[in-house]
Amino acid sequence: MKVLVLGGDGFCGWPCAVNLSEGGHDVVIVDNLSRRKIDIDLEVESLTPIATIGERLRAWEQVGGKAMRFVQLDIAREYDRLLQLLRSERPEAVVHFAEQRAAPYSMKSSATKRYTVDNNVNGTHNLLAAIVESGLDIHIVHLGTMGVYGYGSHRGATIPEGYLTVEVPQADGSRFTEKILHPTDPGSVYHMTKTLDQLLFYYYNKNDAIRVTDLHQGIVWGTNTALTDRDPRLTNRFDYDGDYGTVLNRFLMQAAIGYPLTVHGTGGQTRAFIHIRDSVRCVQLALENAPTSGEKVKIFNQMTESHQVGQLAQKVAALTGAEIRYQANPRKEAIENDLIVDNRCFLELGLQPTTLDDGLLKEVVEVARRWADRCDRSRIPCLSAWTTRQAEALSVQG
Ligand code: NAD
Ligand code: USQ
Repeated sequence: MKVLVLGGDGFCGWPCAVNLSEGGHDVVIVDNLSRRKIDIDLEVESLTPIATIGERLRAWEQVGGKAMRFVQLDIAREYDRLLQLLRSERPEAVVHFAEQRAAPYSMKSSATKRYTVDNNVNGTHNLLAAIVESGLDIHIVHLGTMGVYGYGSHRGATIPEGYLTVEVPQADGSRFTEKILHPTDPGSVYHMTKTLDQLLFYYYNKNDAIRVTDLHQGIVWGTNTALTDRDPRLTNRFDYDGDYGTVLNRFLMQAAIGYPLTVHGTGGQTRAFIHIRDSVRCVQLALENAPTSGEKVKIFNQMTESHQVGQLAQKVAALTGAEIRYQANPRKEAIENDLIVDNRCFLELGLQPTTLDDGLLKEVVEVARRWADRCDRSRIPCLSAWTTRQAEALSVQG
């Protein structure tokens, strides 16, 4: 199948593009390389050295024996070129990774809040409008987030895959049931953009019958897949800094370089996780199981396990001997939350979850040890505060 991978130069997108190409799909990567530019602006680099997109593609052609093409295009700002690309390529599917994805970055300043909203919401809307204008029947597979459901207390309720069945009491005492989109409760400007994406998909699916699969993905950990491991030029990125690094990869990297594990608050926050290898496989499964014409938006919870942040730190400490340091939380978030998630859709499609106990934690530590000299320790602390209150707590801590 012809597939456009929007954001295919990024952490989740690159291994996904390679995997689809290996599977025989005709892959075109579309990316504006903004993530590489943000690294330059933040004066930090991926812990793993990553090749340029041109080198990556040449390496994949040599090692994988298949060619992928690359189009440098900003989907949020170059609507006409995006429409033209759809018309000329006529893809059967578009995988949409192309968003600003870091919550701390989105909360740094008014400028980064506005950039995140402009980029993410316009990008998704441009894609939907361009598909309608092209008249083509294109399946969108979008990378959303578990964070749309929010991390307050769900009072022990299991989070369903996108839709919640509710009972509505009537004035006469009778009740009816309805299936609605699960209410949203975003915890950052970034997460809020994903809740807006969800509404855009709902509308365009209802109005124009656009076929969409929205993947509510948990925190991705790990770095390489078997395919990106095949050549150093295919190596995936590894974000460790306070803005882009995510919690488990940060803990593993911190343990590797002898930096105390940075637990925010009490560590009672529970989050959903998925290994990069499973993330790649899920996207493939979603493409192979597209919604039929007229079907409502398919929503899958793309996660394999939930963990409390503090318990993860303890697990990493037990594995590596690392010290744990509890810190003032830069985020305005619940001190503790429950998280029980229904993820049957992917399990029923055959996903065999990779778990923390599969020995892959050590693999990440080894990758981080190998590139430890590339780490700038001054970029590890999370300094992006959600409100002035959290900023004050951070400054008191020093
Ligand atoms: P990333 O920043 O590494 O990759 C995103 C890619 O999209 C980058 O290469 C960037 O240059 C590109 N991009 C951004 N805006 C663009 C635009 N306007 N036009 C064209 N290209 C653009 O992020 P990632 O970790 O690979 O995440 C990919 C997607 O998966 C995001 O939508 C993110 O919200 C979602 N997701 C990621 C995680 C995670 O833990 N990394 C978890 C859940 C969901
Ligand atoms: N945390 C720490 N210490 C750290 C870093 C984070 O305790 O050093 C805590 C945070 O306070 C938070 C939790 O760990 O409670 C998760 O933070 P994170 O940075 O790992 O993840 P998050 O900001 O939620 O964002 C990441 C991705 C985002 C994706 C989301 C999925 O960057 O693109 O949407 O995970 S989810 O968390 O399921 O919403």
